[in-house]
Amino acid sequence: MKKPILKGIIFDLDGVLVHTDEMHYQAWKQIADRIGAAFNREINNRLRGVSRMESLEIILENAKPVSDAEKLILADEKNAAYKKFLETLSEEDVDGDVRMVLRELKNRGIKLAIGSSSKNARFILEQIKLTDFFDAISDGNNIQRSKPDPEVFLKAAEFLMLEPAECAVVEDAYAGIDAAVAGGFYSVGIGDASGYDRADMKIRRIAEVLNLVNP
Ligand code: B16
Ligand code: MG
Repeated sequence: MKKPILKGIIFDLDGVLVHTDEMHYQAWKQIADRIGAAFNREINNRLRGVSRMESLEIILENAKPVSDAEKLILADEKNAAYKKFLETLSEEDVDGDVRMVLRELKNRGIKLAIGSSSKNARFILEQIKLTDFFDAISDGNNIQRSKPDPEVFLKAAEFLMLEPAECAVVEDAYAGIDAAVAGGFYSVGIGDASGYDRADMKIRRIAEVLNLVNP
């Protein structure tokens, strides 16, 4: 897609603004080890942007079958372990330049939203003290379908009262780029997704987001 004149930018959270992805990995690893499921960072990459229950299904591909009731218990256990890690998060865990970029975008009149699959997104934003930068938060609590479905970003645009074509989505997950493309957004890949062909723009550093809008 050709770069549009942007009025809003929707940021994914985990893997873009803060590296809770390592905490997800460590929490899932505890569960996987306990149930004897093979799990490594390559499999973990498939969990990026994917909901908690869908992540569990991916992990269970390498384990003995478990009942639906046990799946709920495993997902709760993982979330409890993950939340313990989240308790340790602070402002210092935010990626370099994030605050500068968000402040500068606001100065340039751009509306900002979060588009995250996580049900813990608001807690994370409070921990890292970024909540006040955002005009809207769309997360795992207000969607039925997770990425690669565009719902989380479509809701974010709706909350900002903007059209998808007026917004860019910044994502680290292949599933997130697929969701952005499906929703008609300008897609920006960073981190893992900086090597993904479907991203309209690929960046190495968050500061490059500023190239999307005029000073
Ligand atoms: P929770 P994002 C996603 O966050 C993570 O990338 C993904 O690994 C996780 O399973 C998902 O949130 C759900 O998280 O268990 O906290 O609800 O990248 O969309 O910000
Ligand atoms: Mg992410």
